[in-house]
Amino acid sequence: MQLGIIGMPQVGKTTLFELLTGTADKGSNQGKANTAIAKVPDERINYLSQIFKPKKTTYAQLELIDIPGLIPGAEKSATVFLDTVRRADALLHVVRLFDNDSVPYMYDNIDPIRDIETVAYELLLSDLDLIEKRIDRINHNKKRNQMLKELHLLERLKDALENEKLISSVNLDEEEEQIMSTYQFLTNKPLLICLNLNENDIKDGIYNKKEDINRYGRENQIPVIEVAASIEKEISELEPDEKDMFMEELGITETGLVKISRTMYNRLGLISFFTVGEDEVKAWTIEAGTSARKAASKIHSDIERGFIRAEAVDYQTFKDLGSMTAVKEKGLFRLEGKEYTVKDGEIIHFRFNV
Ligand SMILES: Nc1nc2c(ncn2[C@@H]2O[C@H](COP(=O)(O)OP(=O)(O)O)[C@@H](O)[C@H]2O)c(=O)[nH]1
Ligand SMILES: [Mg+2]
Repeated sequence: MQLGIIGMPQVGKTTLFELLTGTADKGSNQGKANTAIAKVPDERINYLSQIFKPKKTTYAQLELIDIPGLIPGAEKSATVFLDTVRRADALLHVVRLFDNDSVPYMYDNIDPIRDIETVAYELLLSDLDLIEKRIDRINHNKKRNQMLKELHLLERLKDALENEKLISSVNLDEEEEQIMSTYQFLTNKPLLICLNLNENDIKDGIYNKKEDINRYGRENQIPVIEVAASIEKEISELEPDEKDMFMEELGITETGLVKISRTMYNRLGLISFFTVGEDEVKAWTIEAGTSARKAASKIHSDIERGFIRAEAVDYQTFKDLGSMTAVKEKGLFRLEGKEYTVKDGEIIHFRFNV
């Protein structure tokens, strides 16, 4: 799963990228994209690891791409930007709210709505361009009459874009969803807005155009997250006890990484299940609604192929009882078949045959 960090230059993208991935300063990434892995924080994995004391503890992973800033109208910058955006599964738009004279900006003032719309507009133009070419090609195709459904869909999407609506906000029927899966529209990618605030604005929650931003988020179904990237990055480099003290003082109740990963899992409909044992405690990421057999295939295709049963217990039940022995004694390690829908937080053991 790749999350692309996008935004204007000098908004804190690289600062946030380094904070989330724990990578050191690699200097400027002018003109090229950097990638690194973030571990998805999960209290449940911390707890399970304490109980099983495994040789290895593995958190879910999120690959982050630090995409060079967008300079509107600059052809070359837009090409690198759009090509990298195309690779990402989801996008995190970092928006500058911090106001600091020592950090130059391309505009004279801080205006989050202007920035949100500028970036959205660039993605939108790219989609519009693709759609117009495709419509033109279909209209010149001898089999045009067999492609009417697609043509109508594209016309509808074009209409939306021309009214500055993102493709993600267009309602589609099943057949249309099917057609859409053959395209990779940029404004159809799940988008999160990440406001990079002044360090003192995190606590009181008061900042420029907050109402407007929230309305924009609601109307376009885009989640909005607040962080203070540079101060949080400074804090992350401190000793653990100092860390907690400063976080509390600043009113940061959750780290940026916790907020961003949770919001992204929700937005993308992702859940986690766990496998446990002496060797490894591990979190696996799947889409909500995934069957036990499909979940097994995440681990190994042999387990999927030789699937017999899944043994499952939900996290809370396990925690209440405190051990696998207690769970089994109470008969709460349920046996489930291959069509069983895996739930968030289940501890699963797959029985299989090779
Ligand atoms: N005051 C303040 N400065 C920040 C914040 N985030 C980033 N900066 C500074 O803004 C400058 C640009 O940050 P950078 O992360 O490189 O921005 P990018 O161009 O979007 O990747 C750097 O000097 C950062 O230290 C923040 O939350 N508050
Ligand atoms: Mg940068």
